[in-house]
Amino acid sequence: MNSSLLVRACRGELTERPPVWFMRQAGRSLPEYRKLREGVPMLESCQRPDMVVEITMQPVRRYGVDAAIFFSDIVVPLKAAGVDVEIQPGVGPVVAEPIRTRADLPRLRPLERDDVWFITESVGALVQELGTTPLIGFAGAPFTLASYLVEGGPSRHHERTKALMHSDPDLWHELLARVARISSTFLQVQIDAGASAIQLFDSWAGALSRSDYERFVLPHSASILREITSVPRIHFGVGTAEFLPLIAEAGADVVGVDWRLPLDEAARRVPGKALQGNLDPALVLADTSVIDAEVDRIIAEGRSAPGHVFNLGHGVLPSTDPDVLAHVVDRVQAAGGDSGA
Ligand code: 1CP
Repeated sequence: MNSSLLVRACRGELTERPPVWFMRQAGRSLPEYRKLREGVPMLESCQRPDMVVEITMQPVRRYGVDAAIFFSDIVVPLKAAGVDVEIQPGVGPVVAEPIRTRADLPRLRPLERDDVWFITESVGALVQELGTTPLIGFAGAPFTLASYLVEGGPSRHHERTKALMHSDPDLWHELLARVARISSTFLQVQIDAGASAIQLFDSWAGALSRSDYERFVLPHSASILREITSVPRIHFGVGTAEFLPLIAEAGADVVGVDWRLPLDEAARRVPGKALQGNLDPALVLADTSVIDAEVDRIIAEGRSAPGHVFNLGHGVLPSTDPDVLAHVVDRVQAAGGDSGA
């Protein structure tokens, strides 16, 4: 598996073309996903290995992407560690009792491997089923997860979270250290069960100032990434162009870039790092000629980095036409004159 196109690009090796996969390729825009999920709550589906395997495989079959992303959610390990969290349709993760004071902290106990037996089972079955296609495991980064825990749900401004980090830095660092341990265990379980690479999602890190990121977040994300030595690590955030070198400093092999910064400029900001991205997820709704020009531009600019993993700049939007994603995959895979991994 070490010779897969994905792993080689993540390691910064010269590849004949970039590997391609999409964040949020499983679920959302796929009719076969919506059909399977009918009547099954989101977090329940994540705990059923048969459903996890099927949903993870759906985009692999449909698009022939060069990697599968494990179907789960960043809050699954929190729930497994006893947090009362559910994913409400059309809303996202909702935490019944947010963590806002020191007295709330003990409710966030460590994650034990046995808590996530269904992850071990699902990843093991998937690795068998996937054959030569690599599986990407993932976890939420401490800041993004802490935002859900402190706010109690999705948040536009992350105001309680930012207030907490500044008002009680000690509590904040203890909270992030606990969350980091949970995500770390969650990743280790996936790696031990056969994941070929991992991605740390810090989707909302771009809401922070550079100095807040450096002081309040970077050490905790770095503590997770440091412990992973056996598989390539991808570190992703949205709106992080202003402090991309700090994202790189956290220690991943691959830095995720949203659509705001061209990859040649990103490569100058984080020399020596492989890059992942950066097609604007909204642009797959544009005309084919627009999409083709964007795909070609991104592939060309990605050559400035030691390695490039083609992806969207953030997750697949629910309104995306799956046939258009299939076209994007074909175009990227044709770029190297072959379609094999
Ligand atoms: O009923 C449904 O279909 C719920 C929609 C859904 C899905 C399909 C949610 C709720 N989570 C997921 C799966 C999921 N979540 C995956 C699966 C694999 C894949 O990528 O195909 C992954 C990797 C995630 C990770 C995730 N969950 C992130 C980080 C990635 C990103 O897009 O930024 C975040 C922020 C979440 C929280 C979350 N879970 C679900 C929603 C709608 C949200 C975001 C809510 C918000 O805006 O705060």
